Amino acid sequence: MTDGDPVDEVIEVIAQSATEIRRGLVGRREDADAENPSGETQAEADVYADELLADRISSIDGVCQYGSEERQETIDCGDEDGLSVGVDPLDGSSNLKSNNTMGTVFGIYDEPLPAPGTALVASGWILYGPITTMACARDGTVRKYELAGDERSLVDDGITLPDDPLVYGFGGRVPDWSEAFEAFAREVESDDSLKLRYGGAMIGDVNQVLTYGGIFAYPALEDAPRGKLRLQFEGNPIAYLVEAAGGSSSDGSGSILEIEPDDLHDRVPVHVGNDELIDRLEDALE
Ligand code: AHM
Ligand code: MG
Repeated sequence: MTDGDPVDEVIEVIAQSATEIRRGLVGRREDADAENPSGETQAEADVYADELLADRISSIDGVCQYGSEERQETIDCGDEDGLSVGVDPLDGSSNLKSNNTMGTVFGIYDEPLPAPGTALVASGWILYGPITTMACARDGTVRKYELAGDERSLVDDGITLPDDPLVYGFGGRVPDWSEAFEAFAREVESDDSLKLRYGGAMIGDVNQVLTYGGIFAYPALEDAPRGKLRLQFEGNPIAYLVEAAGGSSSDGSGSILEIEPDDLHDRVPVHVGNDELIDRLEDALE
């Protein structure tokens, strides 16, 4: 039950759509003949997930804008005082080919997009793993659900990052990292309490950090100083959730949530995880 609260309704609609998105992956693993606004080739499943979510979310009373990594412009769909919803419909879709983990990411903002992360009122992600789960942050509380058909079952309430971090995963090619980031990565690798976990889908990798503690990064690269991931659809939603779980986020110098966006498809260097590791990262990049 959502009691007419549009934030709850958006979360419920995304939860219900997730099992359909998952079913829709079958037969949609090939590339579509199109690129997204970031210049990446879209898979058929990227387009399918975006259209399904656009249709559902833009019909919710109280939502005025739908924006997505997969479309150039936002859809305006209600009176301008409503919520704006930004999504990455299928995160990690390059994993379609090898049939590995993917996700759906969402941020619910109370300002028009592009908006800073301080305008988020809730965020979360779906993880298409061996089972489908949803992690969701609202009012400073992080909850995890299992999804099956139309059923959403709460399995964990008040989630916080474990105190003793266990995993790390860093994206991008090592030769493209800055010297400062590489030095930090080498230090992390040499810590025998930490082990590498990298699956090529941000949501899979960040969900491991939420579960075991640690750090995920897709840093600035030599030829891409703002990294790869998108602020509205990836950086802000995961930063909001990780911070709500007692961790930290950083673009290299401060919280991702404090960044003022210029464009809907702005990119951002992403580092999220336990405070202590993000502090060390910021010291290393200073
Ligand atoms: P996508 O949303 O188009 O799938 O791109 C984002 C993904 C992240 O999930 C992941 O961390 C990163 O791209 C992996 O990039 P790469 O293939 O360059 O390692
Ligand atoms: Mg993505």
